[in-house]
Amino acid sequence: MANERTLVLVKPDGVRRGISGEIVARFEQRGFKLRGARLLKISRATAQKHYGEHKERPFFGELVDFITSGPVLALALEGESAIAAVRTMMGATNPVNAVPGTIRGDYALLMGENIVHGSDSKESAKRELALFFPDGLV
Ligand code: DAT
Ligand code: MG
Repeated sequence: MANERTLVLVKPDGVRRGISGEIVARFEQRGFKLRGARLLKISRATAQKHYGEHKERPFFGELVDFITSGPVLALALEGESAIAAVRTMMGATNPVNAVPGTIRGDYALLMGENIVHGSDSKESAKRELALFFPDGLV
């Protein structure tokens, strides 16, 4: 068990639908501390870096188009086992399989519009936090 920091993105579909506040509220209610928050439009270069692990996948182009299609809300969250706990709260990548009570299970149905991103490991969290919060966290 360890105190960790992780990156969450409320993706363009979540911001467009006006549910970013509800998503922040869920994480705050769970006990995570907000250490950073930024509303931004991601550049294609940043999107390609962020999703670098998927660059050979057939859906990479669509992924970059989608994540750059409108503003995202980037959050730095801190708390006990934050990386795994946030992933559990997000639910399965394919929302069809996401359990009700999870964010994707409550708000999403399509893989290409699955509302949230969360870092999947310590290494990803470190890399992604530096990408979205280059000036550091509060
Ligand atoms: P996650 O977002 O749960 O970490 P991931 O890192 O494997 O999932 O994939 C990143 C995003 O790419 C995911 O949120 C939705 C999209 N994606 C993943 N697998 C896909 C597939 N087979 N077809 C289309 N989009 C996919
Ligand atoms: Mg991922």
